[in-house]
Amino acid sequence: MLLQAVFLLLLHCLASTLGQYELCKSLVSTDEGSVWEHYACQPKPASMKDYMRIKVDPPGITCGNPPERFCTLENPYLCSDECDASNPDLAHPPQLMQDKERNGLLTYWQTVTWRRHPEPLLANITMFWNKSLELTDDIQITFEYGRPTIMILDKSMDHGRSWQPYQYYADDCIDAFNLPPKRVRDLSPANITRVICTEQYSRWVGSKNEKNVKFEVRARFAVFAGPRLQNMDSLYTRMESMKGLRDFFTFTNLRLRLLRPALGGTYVQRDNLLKYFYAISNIEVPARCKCNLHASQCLLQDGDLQCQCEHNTTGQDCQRCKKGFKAKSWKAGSYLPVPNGNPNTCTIAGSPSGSNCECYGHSNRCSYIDYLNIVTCVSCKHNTRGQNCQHCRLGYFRNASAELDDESVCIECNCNQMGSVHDRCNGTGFCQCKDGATGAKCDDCLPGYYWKQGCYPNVCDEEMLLCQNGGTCYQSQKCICPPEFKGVLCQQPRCEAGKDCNAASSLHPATATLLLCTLLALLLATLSPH
Ligand SMILES: *[C@@H]1O[C@H](CO)[C@@H](O)[C@H](O)[C@H]1NC(C)=O
Ligand SMILES: *[C@@H]1O[C@H](CO)[C@@H](O)[C@H](O)[C@H]1NC(C)=O
Ligand SMILES: *[C@@H]1O[C@H](CO)[C@@H](O)[C@H](O)[C@H]1NC(C)=O
Ligand SMILES: *[C@@H]1O[C@H](CO)[C@@H](O)[C@H](O)[C@H]1NC(C)=O
Ligand SMILES: *[C@@H]1O[C@H](CO)[C@@H](O)[C@H](O)[C@H]1NC(C)=O
Ligand SMILES: *[C@@H]1O[C@H](CO)[C@@H](O)[C@H](O)[C@H]1NC(C)=O
Ligand SMILES: [Ca+2]
Repeated sequence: MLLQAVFLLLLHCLASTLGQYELCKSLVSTDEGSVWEHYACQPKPASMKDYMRIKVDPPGITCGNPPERFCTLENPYLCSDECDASNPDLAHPPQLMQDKERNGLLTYWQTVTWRRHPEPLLANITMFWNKSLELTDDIQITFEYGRPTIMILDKSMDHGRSWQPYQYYADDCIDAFNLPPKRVRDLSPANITRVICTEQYSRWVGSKNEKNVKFEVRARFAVFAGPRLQNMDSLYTRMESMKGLRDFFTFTNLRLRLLRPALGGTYVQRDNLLKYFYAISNIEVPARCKCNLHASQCLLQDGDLQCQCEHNTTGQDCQRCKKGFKAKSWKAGSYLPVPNGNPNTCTIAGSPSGSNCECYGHSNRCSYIDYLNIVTCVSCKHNTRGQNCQHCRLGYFRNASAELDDESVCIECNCNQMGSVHDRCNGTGFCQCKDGATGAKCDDCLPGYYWKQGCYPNVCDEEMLLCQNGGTCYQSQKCICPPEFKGVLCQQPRCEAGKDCNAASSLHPATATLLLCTLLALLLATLSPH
């Protein structure tokens, strides 16, 4: 009885160390012989630091060029340690954050010291994989000589195009970020994906006592799966049902923004700045490739991680159906129902409905039109139209770099409303322009025209239609004439010969001066005694 219980327990342990969702398919025997059964599947967790590429900013932040001396917070008056980039034994380049340390030899990246205080000592460490990954355990960063007093961990899910904060770290969260200090264990299931500031990893406890800064993944999983992660089914159920939960653990890039180094539990001592710097010996990133539950293997190919897609899917993350397997639109596999999930396999086009109507994945419904005797796709999506959804709707054109079954096969014409005759375009996206307009979208004017909610012929310009008599051309729209001229090109004097004009107002200053001088001369001539 007891033995049996122990055995069952052992089986259970085996199953949980093997992990769920490790098989994409298996051969099962039925009455009609052996058939393949397909399951939702995912690759095993791996140490992603082995595949990580690192960039450190600003460029001169790594110590040793030129060589410099430093000391430690615990030994502040023994500044005899040296960092020298040209000496392999004394160099501290970025790759020492991800190396395999042999024979217990500690290797670490180190920055210059805070010699330019009070200017802040800032450094960014960007880590990228060119692959979507999902965290499976805590990120752990090991700092030699003390953990930073202020730091931010950022993540990107789109290969570095956009970034978001992942967690804030400070010895005083209110002071540094105006955020209340939290711990992951303060979080409830409803706010588990909240971005928090924590003081847990930034306070001074001695640089040897506590070197690690973590981004807690295990503690977050534990909220659903229990403290020893014994109930993973519950976690996987939440992964499927709770909005944003899977995305929270997903990333393609990470960035550490180091904002203030360890201070040794006191204020900055300006007379010894050689003891302030950052030094990281290891960055651990336990994660698995995100394959949308369509692959159990993820291999390095041409330098990048790549899911080995099953279920007739393809793409770096198995995020598409293979060509010819788009009878219905692509779906990620599902963790539910436990234990084996649902593979949401891509199926060969045409097979489910029985008829042979290819809709290139833009529709999953066909209908027979009696009087034409044809089968046609119904409600083509993605701006397609036609019997097989093989054309683009009016106002859209064919994306030359996309397959017919691609969701982005039709691109909006985007014709400029003012410059074009209508909102349709030709096969390469060119719109039909009104007179004077040009450009693929008709949002430009031909030479000799100016843009003002459409193209209009120039009134004036620098070549053919010059403003005359000192007039200046305003945006090709009108001549701004000097006061004594008028007309479209200022070609007409205001005072035409023979007309009576107000002389004073139109008198040129130079002419006025000349007149005044002549009068004075005359006066002098009459007054002078002969
Ligand atoms: C670090 O990255 C942030 C965000 O892109 C940027 O604003 C900052 O200037 C960078 N700092 C350094 C030292 O390069
Ligand atoms: C990223 O990976 C994809 C797919 O493996 C590859 O086509 C692309 O060239 C890679 N990009 C970089 C910058 O390495
Ligand atoms: C999360 O929710 C719990 C209980 O609902 C609350 O006590 C806690 O303060 C919340 N945490 C954050 C960071 O909002
Ligand atoms: C993928 O397509 C091939 C060829 O039609 C088929 O033999 C195989 O069973 C399909 N795989 C899945 C998981 O449906
Ligand atoms: C055209 O198709 C390619 C391949 O799917 C896609 O990457 C690109 O974004 C599409 N272009 C537009 C403008 O939608
Ligand atoms: C679309 O119009 C542009 C400009 O008139 C022309 O160069 C291009 O060849 C046309 N494309 C097609 C497919 O007709
Ligand atoms: Ca190391």
